[in-house]
Amino acid sequence: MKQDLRSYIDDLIKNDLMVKVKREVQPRFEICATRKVVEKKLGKAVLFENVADSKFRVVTNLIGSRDILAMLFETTREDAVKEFDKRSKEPVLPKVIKGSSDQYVSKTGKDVDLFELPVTTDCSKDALPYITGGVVITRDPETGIRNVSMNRMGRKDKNTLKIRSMPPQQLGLIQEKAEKMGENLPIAVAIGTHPFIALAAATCLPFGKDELELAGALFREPLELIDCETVDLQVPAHSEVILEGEMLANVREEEGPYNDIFQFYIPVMRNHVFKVNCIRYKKDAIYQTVHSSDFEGVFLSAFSHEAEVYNALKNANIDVKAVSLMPMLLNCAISIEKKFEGEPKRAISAAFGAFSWLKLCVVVDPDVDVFDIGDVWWAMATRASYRKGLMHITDIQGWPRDPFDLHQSKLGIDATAPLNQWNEFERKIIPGVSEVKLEDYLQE
Ligand SMILES: Cc1cc2nc3c(=O)[nH]c(=O)nc-3n(C[C@H](O)[C@H](O)[C@H](O)COP(=O)(O)O)c2cc1C
Ligand SMILES: [Mn+2]
Repeated sequence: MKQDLRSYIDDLIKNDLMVKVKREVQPRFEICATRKVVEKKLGKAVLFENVADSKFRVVTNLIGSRDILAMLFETTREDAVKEFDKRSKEPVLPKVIKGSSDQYVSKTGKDVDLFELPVTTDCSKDALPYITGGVVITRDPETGIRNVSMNRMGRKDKNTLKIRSMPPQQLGLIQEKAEKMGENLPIAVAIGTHPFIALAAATCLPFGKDELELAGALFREPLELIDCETVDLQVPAHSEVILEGEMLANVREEEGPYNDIFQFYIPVMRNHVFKVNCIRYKKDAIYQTVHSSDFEGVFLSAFSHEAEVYNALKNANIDVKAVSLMPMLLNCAISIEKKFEGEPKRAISAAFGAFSWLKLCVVVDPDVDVFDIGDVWWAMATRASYRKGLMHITDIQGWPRDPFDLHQSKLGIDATAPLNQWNEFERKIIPGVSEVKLEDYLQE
């Protein structure tokens, strides 16, 4: 399978899952605003071909909808999580290949200029333009084991980024080790990669597991890497832009505010500083950006947890059809083929056990589309009993960053119809809806 961003973009175009924007757009707000409307109205990826003050194109929404995921995993929207789960059980070691050096423009030292990149500013109070579509690669200085994560990076000046990486996030743990040894931590950032790489980077693996083996698992073949030029690290071959440098020991600077995954502004915090000593990019590079709180940004974090929930239900011998943690990560909708009354509550318990951050879990019948919140809402209104079907758990572990004690409780809702009453609860069907092609009907 092709491992580069460009082949993936070709696939998106072939499957009518990408739009191109040819008019000039501003990286400050306009790219994000346009991206949002494309996501909402079309559910497609976007390639901005003409970005003000930049020679690079910008791509975003690379995994901006369930239809795109179905294409990526060559399956249905419902089964993408099963495919992720199946593939991720067989890690594949990456392999280093010889990259052709003429593929990249390379600049080091004083020539590094991060203002060459069309880094976007997304929200009104964001303190800086933020790099968000990069995977951060480093090695544990004690064990030499690689770690890969996604981290926001605010552009401060030509060669300085403010980077957020606090323990227990593993980049933070590794940086702490380097700092105790009195050393800066070498890191590399790959921007503009195939989405399997970002999906692997955003997955929380146990400390000491290399996320690039998960990327290989998703590709079902070794991920190809190339050597960095100035640090002893490797990055995915075919990356569009590569940054190399160091996280400085014993240096912290105020960073933020920045729009976060829950659509709030993360307050100003003292965070790390990343000095960029080398930048490499393809001559006609495609710069990737991810907006934190829309489908792509949330989904990158949600997908592996959907797989955990799916697994927990399967292990409990529940006939699970589909799972969604979107659009909020803390909420979950699950469709099951119910075998007995009380099984939906078992499903809710299993889901809460699998992923502690979950706060609300709704179980529906298979004729309800868990990817359509309107449909889930319909089941909650028409099939749920709030006398029999509720599970309210108080004082239980939830989302950890919770100063107002909002997230340490959970609600489960059984919104499945009573068994053996299908005549009463069968949904009406309009034959032919899925076959209607509007363009056949709306011609003059
Ligand atoms: C777009 C995006 C941006 C992220 N930014 C940050 C960040 O700035 N700081 C952070 O701690 N985690 C961030 N995350 C979450 C981490 O990437 C994620 O928890 C990852 O699993 C951490 O890797 P680790 O398990 O090796 O620590 C981000 C995730 C995404 C998808
Ligand atoms: Mn890790």
